[in-house]
Amino acid sequence: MKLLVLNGPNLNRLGKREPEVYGLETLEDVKKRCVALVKEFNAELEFKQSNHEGQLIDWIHEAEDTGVNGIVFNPGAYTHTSVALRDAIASISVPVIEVHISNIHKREEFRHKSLLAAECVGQICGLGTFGYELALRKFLQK
Ligand code: CA2
Repeated sequence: MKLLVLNGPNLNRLGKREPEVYGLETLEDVKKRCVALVKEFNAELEFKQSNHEGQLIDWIHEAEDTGVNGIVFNPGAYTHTSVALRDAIASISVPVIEVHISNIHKREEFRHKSLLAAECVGQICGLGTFGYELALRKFLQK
């Protein structure tokens, strides 16, 4: 089992500002917990972050071509704007779970809408960084 966690723009700043919204953990902390979880299941994990839409699209295509079994995707603010990322998800057969650390529905109106969710297996939001582990567990379960 080969899994991929993708993180979009500004998530490299996690733990550095706005702890009341996103918590105190850094993305490196989240990565460590995800790696430990996936290891328990003897599965493989790649954990990536990019601030660039095109890079995220390339990684999504690559996942299909390299036999990835599932993608956990926090698309950051591209969630609310990117038709190109929606099309990229639609263009692969690898299942994608959308994850948000914050509850996007409790926040500004412009964050309520996800352009990507309809192309994903499901969406987890508002459970903090635990959402990443929950999404991975969904793929890891038999
Ligand atoms: O709640 C989430 O996980 C989000 O995907 C995070 C995005 C936001 O644009 C989405 O609406 C919801 C923001 C990424 C992180 O931005 C930071 C801002 C300040 C300090 C640290 C990170």
